[in-house]
Amino acid sequence: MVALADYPQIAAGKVRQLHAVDDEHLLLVASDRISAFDHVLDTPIPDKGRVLTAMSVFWFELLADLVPNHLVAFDDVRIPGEVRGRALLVRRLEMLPVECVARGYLTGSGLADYQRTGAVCGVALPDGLTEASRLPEPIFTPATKAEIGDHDENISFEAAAAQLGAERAAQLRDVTVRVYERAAEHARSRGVILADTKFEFGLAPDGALVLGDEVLTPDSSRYWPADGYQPGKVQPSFDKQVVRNWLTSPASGWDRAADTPPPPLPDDVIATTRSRYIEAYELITGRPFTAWPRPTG
Ligand code: Q0Z
Repeated sequence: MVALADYPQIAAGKVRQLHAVDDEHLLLVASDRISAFDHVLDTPIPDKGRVLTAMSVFWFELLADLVPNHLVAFDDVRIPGEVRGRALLVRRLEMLPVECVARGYLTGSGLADYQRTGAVCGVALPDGLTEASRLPEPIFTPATKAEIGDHDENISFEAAAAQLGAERAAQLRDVTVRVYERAAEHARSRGVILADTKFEFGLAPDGALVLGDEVLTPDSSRYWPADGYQPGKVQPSFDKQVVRNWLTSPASGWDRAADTPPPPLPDDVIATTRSRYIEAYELITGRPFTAWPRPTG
């Protein structure tokens, strides 16, 4: 039997970890932790790691004809029982140092840049756009990877090209937008708006461009219910809205502006949020969420 402790941890994000399996393979482990308002909460959301992992697997399969991906196995003897279902065995890549963001709608840092400059990452946009506006066409808005706890910084296409070379940057832009279009079209057919998403790409030993990391999960993407979509307003998050509403309500007693950690979530907020993740998974994939495979211990 393998144990997670057999695999040295080589990186940790806010809510996931990366372990080395061998020279060619890594284990990408999703925890049940959730972040909100730039804090990682102490309260786990049961099954969140499994739901996000299964969602990545679904998207890798749907997108495989557009771009190869790093997924090797989801259910494999090399995956320790304690993380089975919430871990992916992946090919080790040479990761490219640019976050590849595609946006079909204007919100977050994209909206902030637009309101300051009329453009996002140097892409000029028409006048009159507002919070959550649909863009005339999806755009590539690269960003540089930040340290944990910091925010990625939007950069121009030219700045990405200076880091990667013009040809590679153009390839990333084209693949990122094509993959977003395919995913957004699928999500929309299921009643969900994929507002934006972030991809990470790497190079295989043979030089092939490979889609890596987690893909199109609620942690790497903004999903909005299509029902009730209303540009001009901040859209509710498909997955995290109940958590945000409770944390900012008087019931939580938490002051977001003060630099204190958020309080533990009450049981009903945990249960509703778990259901939202499962609902999102089942809606988008059309597959029932079974908690299989479960850790065997
Ligand atoms: C992914 C990350 C973290 C989870 C490196 N196939 C790959 N080959 C080489 N490196 C990576 C991958 Cl996916 C890789 N990340 C991001 C960091 C936990 C994912 F701490 N970093």
